[in-house]
Amino acid sequence: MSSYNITSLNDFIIRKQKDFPYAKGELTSLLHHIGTAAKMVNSKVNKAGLVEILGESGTLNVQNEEQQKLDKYADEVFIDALLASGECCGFASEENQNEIVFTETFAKNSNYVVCMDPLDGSSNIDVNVSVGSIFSIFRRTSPRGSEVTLSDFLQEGSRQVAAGYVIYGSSTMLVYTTGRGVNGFTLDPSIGEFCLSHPDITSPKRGKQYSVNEGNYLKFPEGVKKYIKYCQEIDKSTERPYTSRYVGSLVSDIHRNMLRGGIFMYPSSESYPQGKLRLVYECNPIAFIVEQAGGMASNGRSRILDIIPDALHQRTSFYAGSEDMVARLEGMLR
Ligand code: P6P
Repeated sequence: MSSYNITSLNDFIIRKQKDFPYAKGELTSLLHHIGTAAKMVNSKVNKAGLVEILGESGTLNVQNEEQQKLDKYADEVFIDALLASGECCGFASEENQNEIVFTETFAKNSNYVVCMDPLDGSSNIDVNVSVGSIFSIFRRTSPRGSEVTLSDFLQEGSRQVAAGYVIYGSSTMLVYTTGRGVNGFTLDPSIGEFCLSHPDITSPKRGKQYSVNEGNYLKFPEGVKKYIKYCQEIDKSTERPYTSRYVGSLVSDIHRNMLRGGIFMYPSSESYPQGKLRLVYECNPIAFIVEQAGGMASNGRSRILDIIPDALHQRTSFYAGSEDMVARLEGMLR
């Protein structure tokens, strides 16, 4: 087999561009620049323990959470890359209270907005646990040539044109969808390229692992408690008890479950009456990817992608993963 049998992210994006009859390379450019920014963030995340970029930046983000220096760095890198792509007219992320308007003329004449959690789970960095970047891409609803408005970012998730995540783990992977399946690329540091490693990711209809922070068990809705007990019952015919696996980094838990089958749960509770995870830049992109891989993503009552956001940083309870497992949980919550 020739050594040159790799398909780089850029090769793949360009090859797939023909899937879009009217594509003029706009989405291609966006995804390419997101890939470049991900390599830059990866370089800093991998060295976090070595340079004085670790730890807290002394400022607070919109959630009044200690902003890790890497959060801010990642936010700035993605903003710069998206502006440089020439195809993005605005940006919203966990790190900024309001949407960021790109006022350059070339940006105002572009068609796409991007919502991101630039570095999810960053509090894990100090203890060397995987972290991730999550992105969601919409076509703007405001007229080209004008400045973006908040409504461009508050579209229901089913209107996303692309979504993806980067997982900075034992290897660095970029996983994305444009609505035609899910494909995963692993960064080969020796050539600095994301190479196609997981074509057409399909999630098993059921799995044998469940992911939830069981420390909050007593605060969970009754249906979730019932489902967790179901997972723990001994029943060889349904391969139970299931295994509990919880990293506490959304992208890691979702990625593992998507490949092997499983369910991720972050219920609402007294601590988080609306749930902890953010709809616009965490749950919507993950839901798009999970569904495209054949799974399900719900707030316990309805499809995540059908929710019409009314605020940029609104939270939601979040259940995502293998279809049969999420459906069973929904039944117990009803
Ligand atoms: P808990 C990380 O802080 C994060 O936002 C997600 O990545 C993760 O799934 C969740 O919070 C973990 O929350 O309350 O279990 O520590």
